Amino acid sequence: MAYTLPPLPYPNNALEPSIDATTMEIHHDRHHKAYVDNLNKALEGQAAFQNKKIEDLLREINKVPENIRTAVRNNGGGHANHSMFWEIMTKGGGEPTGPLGDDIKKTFGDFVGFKTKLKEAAMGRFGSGWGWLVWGGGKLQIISTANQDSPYMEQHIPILGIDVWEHAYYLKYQNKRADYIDAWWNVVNWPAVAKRYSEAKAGK
Ligand code: MN3
Repeated sequence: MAYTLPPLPYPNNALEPSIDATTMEIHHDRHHKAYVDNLNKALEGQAAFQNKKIEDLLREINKVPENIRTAVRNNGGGHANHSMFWEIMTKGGGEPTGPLGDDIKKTFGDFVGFKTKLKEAAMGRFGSGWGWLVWGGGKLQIISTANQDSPYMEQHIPILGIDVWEHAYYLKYQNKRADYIDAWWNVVNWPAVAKRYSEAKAGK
């Protein structure tokens, strides 16, 4: 079965003013759609890989035939990264509570320290990529990846990720990536992130 583009779980304008409706529309309907289409194209005739959960396909990226591996890496990563990205945003903000809030404080000192570290990771990524909070090696970690590389490729589970490709922010913020990151905290869906965290810890 082919991979499919999940619908945005809210209208294009739901994250205004932090993320404008036009950016959301182009980002989902064109960029994410292209990753899905190109992933399916790369996997044509590859029955062993077409029916895997996207997370498993990425965990086992090194088993994908070499002649299509780069296409699967870029487009499969793009599909997984964006599917998570839509899900962890809403008209939200605030701070995480419960076990996630506690463990963020335990690991990074406090919530402000966590945000500062994630911003550093996302700002320090030269060119296109992502900043992440992941569950890996039995602990929370902040990392960044290049292009559409996914934490699953490093056997980490992404809990939260911010897209810092220019297509994610350029219409509204132009070259001001830092302003976009600051505004992005207003649209984090902490209950959704907390759910991902509890599932990751439970090994689901
Ligand atoms: Mn993107």
